[in-house]
Amino acid sequence: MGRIVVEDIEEYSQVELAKKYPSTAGSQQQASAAEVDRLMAAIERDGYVIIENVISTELVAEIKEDLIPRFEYDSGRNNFEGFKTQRLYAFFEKSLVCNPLVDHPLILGCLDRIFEPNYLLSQLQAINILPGEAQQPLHPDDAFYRVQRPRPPLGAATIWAIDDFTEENGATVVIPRSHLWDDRMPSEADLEHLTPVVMPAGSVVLFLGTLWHGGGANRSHAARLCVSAQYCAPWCRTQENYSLSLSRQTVKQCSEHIQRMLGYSIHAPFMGFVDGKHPRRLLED
Ligand SMILES: O=C(O)CCC(=O)C(=O)O
Repeated sequence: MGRIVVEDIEEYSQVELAKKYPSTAGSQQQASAAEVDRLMAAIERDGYVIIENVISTELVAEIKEDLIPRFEYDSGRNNFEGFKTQRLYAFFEKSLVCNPLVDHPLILGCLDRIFEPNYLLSQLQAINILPGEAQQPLHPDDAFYRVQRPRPPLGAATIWAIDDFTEENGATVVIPRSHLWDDRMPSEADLEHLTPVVMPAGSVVLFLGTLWHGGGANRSHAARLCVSAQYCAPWCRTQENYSLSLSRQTVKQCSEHIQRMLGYSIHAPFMGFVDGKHPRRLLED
């Protein structure tokens, strides 16, 4: 009689069964391990880390020039999107200019430590906070995964400053160390610790999905543009449904790291298969 239980539950849940398509997780250009150690120490302590001047001023200018004409609306649909905030979704179908941010080796180096292999891109959006915008309601990004806190993060986010982020123009605000909280809401005393993420254009803040934060109020006379990529654990549902919003033609133009994060990968042993096979087969000509 054949075996009627799996031999080893750990092995069953951790070993990918794919043969033709070995996992590409962690195969990006490697960031310095010492630098990733330093960033992770800050993230574990505070829930976030600011990394200054990561991308060139040329790329910053290229992104800004590409994105600004693409915004269709001057207002979001609620106070969370922001009544004076412009947002761009389904990003890759519109522009690939931000791809070097999405799979930046320093960011993936940290995400490789935060999540299991083959974590996913949950969403990518551009956010342009216009003058007069109020502060966004504070929230932890992964609150919609209703698993009791305190717990490890199920999501993580980057916010790339395309304009300088200042206290006046709507720099993201965070409550340091709130990633360690249980399911409680911020108190008045916590709000006194609200910290603006002030950073020059070309910098990025990386934070855990459990950290309380929000877009800042824009009290300046100019808009504040950022690009925000959110990632999630490989078994979580992504916010944007990339299988539906992106054509295969578009996905083929992305790096294999972005393809993996768009769902052309599996979570061991076989989550994410297509017709019983590895989803990367769909990108074959
Ligand atoms: O624009 C920002 O600074 C943060 C936006 C944000 O947290 C969100 O929209 O979820």
